[in-house]
Amino acid sequence: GDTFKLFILRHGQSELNSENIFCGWIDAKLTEKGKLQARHSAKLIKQYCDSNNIPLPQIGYTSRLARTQQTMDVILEELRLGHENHVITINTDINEELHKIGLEGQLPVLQTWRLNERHYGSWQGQRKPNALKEYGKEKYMYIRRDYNGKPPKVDLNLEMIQEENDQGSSTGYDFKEPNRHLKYGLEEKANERLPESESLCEVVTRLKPFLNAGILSIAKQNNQESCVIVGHGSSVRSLLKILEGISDEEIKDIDIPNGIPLVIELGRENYQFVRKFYLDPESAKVNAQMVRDEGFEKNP
Ligand code: DG2
Repeated sequence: GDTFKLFILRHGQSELNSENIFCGWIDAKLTEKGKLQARHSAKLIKQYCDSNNIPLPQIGYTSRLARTQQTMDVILEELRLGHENHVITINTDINEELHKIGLEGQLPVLQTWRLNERHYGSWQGQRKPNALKEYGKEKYMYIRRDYNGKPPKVDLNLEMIQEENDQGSSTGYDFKEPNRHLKYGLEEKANERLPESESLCEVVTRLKPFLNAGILSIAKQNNQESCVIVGHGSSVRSLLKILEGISDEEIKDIDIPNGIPLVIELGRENYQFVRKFYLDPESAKVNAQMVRDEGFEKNP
């Protein structure tokens, strides 16, 4: 085709989404509903590729958080692009990892903290209706959606962590000493400064280098037709903002539904924005409005 296509989606519903709790960098798992949403999104991608006679995506990207990785696992299973041994964690140097890509019939998946959700600071682990009550509607929406809105810094000695039984299933979440030095040790060794709270603007800043030197440069070098990216509310909004050139003002009004692929087409010549659309626009609209209303009365 004459465009490069990015299939971009937010992960399926997470255990904390379903509890109406701010999640950020807390490593919540998918709910059963979230897994169904992931499966549905894979079907939509397959249908679209089949009916437009284009190959399935050639590469996948996720964040370092389990909810995007679980969503990608379901997608690969549904598309029959099994990924065992093809998951590569990108810590610092993308080029160093690139030689591992290009395995026939498999879809390599690159995981990066740069696609993580916005760090939600001290709001992480708090119920949305409580934050609304404490801050009031205006401040609550400013912090959630203004381009420069930012929650207070988190106490790094106390983060919400999922508890598991011996079988590895979730038994709930509790505030404990964070494990992030275990999880992000490599990034820290490479002198990446990991956040204690972020605005959307800061997410854009940390994501841009990966979009350009990673996703788009890999697409060009390998003459790819398409890729699939599973991100979060804020990382998907950041991708949209950069790729489509949405203004700081307009990005405030955009909300991202769980598990509905958005297609962004870029021209093959210069990789400039051509158009975007949801694969299931009706559900995307309804679901996005529900995301916006989280914390408010009808959505307690
Ligand atoms: C949600 C976004 O992110 O919350 O961090 O709780 O995409 O990881 O589920 P995600 C969170 P809002 O900004 O929409 O309130």
